[in-house]
Amino acid sequence: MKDKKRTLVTCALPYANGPVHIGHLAGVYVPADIYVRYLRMRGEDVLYVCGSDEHGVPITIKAREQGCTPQDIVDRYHKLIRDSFSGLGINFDIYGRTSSEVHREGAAEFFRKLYDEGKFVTRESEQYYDPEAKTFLADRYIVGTCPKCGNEGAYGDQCEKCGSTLSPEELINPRSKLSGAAPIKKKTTHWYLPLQDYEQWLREWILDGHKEWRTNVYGQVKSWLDGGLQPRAVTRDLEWGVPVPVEGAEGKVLYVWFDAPIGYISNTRELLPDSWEKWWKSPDTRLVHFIGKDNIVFHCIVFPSMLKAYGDGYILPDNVPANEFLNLEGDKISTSKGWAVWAHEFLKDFPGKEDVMRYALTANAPQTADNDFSWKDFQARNNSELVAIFGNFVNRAVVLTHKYFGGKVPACGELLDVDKELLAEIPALKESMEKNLENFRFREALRDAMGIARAGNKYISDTEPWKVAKTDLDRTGTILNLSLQVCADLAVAFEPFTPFAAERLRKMLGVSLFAGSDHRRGERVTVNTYKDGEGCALHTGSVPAPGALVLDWELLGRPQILPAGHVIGEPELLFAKIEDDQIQVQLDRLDAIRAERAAREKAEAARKVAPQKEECTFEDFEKMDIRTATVLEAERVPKTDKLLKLTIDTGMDRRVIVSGIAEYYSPEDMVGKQICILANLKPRVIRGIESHGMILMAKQGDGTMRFITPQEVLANGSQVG
Ligand code: B3M
Ligand code: ZN
Repeated sequence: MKDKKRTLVTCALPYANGPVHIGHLAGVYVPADIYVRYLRMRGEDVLYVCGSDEHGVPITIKAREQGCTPQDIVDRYHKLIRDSFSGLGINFDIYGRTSSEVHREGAAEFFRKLYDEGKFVTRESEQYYDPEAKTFLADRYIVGTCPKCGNEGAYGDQCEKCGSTLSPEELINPRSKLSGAAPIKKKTTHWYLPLQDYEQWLREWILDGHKEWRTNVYGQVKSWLDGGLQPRAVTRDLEWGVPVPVEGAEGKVLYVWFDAPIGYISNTRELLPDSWEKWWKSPDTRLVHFIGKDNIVFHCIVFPSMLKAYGDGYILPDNVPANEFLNLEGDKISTSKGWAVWAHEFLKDFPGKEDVMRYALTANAPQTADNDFSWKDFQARNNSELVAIFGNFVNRAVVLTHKYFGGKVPACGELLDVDKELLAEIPALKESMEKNLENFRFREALRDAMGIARAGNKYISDTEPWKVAKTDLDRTGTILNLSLQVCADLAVAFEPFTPFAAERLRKMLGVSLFAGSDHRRGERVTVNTYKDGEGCALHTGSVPAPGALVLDWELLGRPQILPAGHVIGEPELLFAKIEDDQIQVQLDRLDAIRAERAAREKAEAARKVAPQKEECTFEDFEKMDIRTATVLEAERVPKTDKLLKLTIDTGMDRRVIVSGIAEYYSPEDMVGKQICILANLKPRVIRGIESHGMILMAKQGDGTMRFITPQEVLANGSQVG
């Protein structure tokens, strides 16, 4: 950790066209926040940058759908997302936006320099154009059928059903999202970054130089490089975005994936206009990008190539710890299907449970493979881990200290084996935590932190200070002294994972925590769970009062962090139980979505039409004697699920037909109904019953069948033809 002077942590800039959900949180923002809080406790100089990604076609499409401007959309979601993060204790030094002046200028300047230096190539190509709306159709403005999976709603850049990356040309039966019209091809010129020129350099830098990167990241990079890189368009024919700052580029903007990563730089500039360069251009800075797996190529190949092309001392990422995806209750999270847990709704539904969500998402972090979030697991993590172990232990230690020692840390006497064992466990867990955190294994680090709580809880259960107090108050003092030391360890160890609880715990213990430096004032400060509505929650806080007990990472696991005689605060509940009914509300909501989806899918399937059969002649048809008939009696054929035995009046005779309709009709449904039958079908014996004819049924696309009945009751035996 000590090899570089400072660390710049960026989190993928969320698109400001919808709220963030638990998938985003688990994949990017919670792990980044854990990492940043940890580094800060260690006294590292950290800058933590994020912001909204406010360009791109989905934003303009949403604006059109809602009859407002793209700016209205991004204003709304920028605030919502920023407040969701802050509500969960994720406080960036700056949460900027790519519609800001600083960014527009910065991104345009970036393009301009590459343009002036001849780092782009231009290409004329034919692109889809909507003749009715009179506009080019970039990316998501084109929809059509996915060539890989047949999904009819695939976009021009991606199929959300099978996840394939597509180009508009690949879509079968393309349509304009704007007018529904079939698009025509029209010539247009765009600028491209010739990525193939950077291939060799990327190979050396990543494949040779960063074998320590996560295998999912390294593997994806390798397969892109092995597949051969192509020039990549960095401009689009659109109105919303950063205008291309060169002559002859009217109606063109920078491609969103060109301008968005520059947003990291712009946001840093906005926050630190005078000193931003030391964060971006100094070899003493370690740059870490937290992203989801769908962003790997942009952060490992495209953006680094852009920075390399620009030169001027820009640094490259030291690591890109991308996560896999989080599923919800066994199904892929999907914004369009409403299958998600939204951060802002969670905050409303579960006030005070921010830490629980952080904890559950970390415990199930999709680090090496996709993982699943379930509400039952969320409840269990809270009730049987946070409440029953961590909270229970702290509560016993603090309450008993008040009961027997008036709220002062008792003196530590001679240590027994059980005490020494406890004390030995903590430095080992701390060391493991460090290794895990520094290698982005947050799930494992959380397990270590919980290990400390488990050790404490076991210790206090085994030593039973409440019993010992009846006979030996000194020994009770020693037990509680050590228990309180473990509480102080927990107040440090859990700071990255459950910062709100860690702060409550520090209050209970009468201590504060060193939490890094204020970048503008250059002071060491202690408070770090601030909330700043404006999103520019600069890492600021109060300078500790003289004589205050300030914890930091180094103190974790050291003996006697809390000196005997130190006055602790009042006990407070660290975590509260989550009841079944609260969880049931969430499960019911998801069930309703599932049921609605199933009904919709069923209706869609029913509408599917089977292809027409081979031609037949009139003579073929004439052979069939179709008649009306009435069902007189109906009963199930014993020991079958599907068969009914029907006795019918055909006008010609009374006969029996065995029909496979029991799946769709009960015997009572059938009696008295007029139906149509194929009367001259050769009799067959079915389950020992001779069946004389066949009932005409209509079969829908989903396989369900209904019998055919004349519109009004006719004489039985009428000929159909
Ligand atoms: N806006 C894409 C995403 O949320 C995105 C990231 C930009 S990071 C520069 O998947
Ligand atoms: Zn597909």
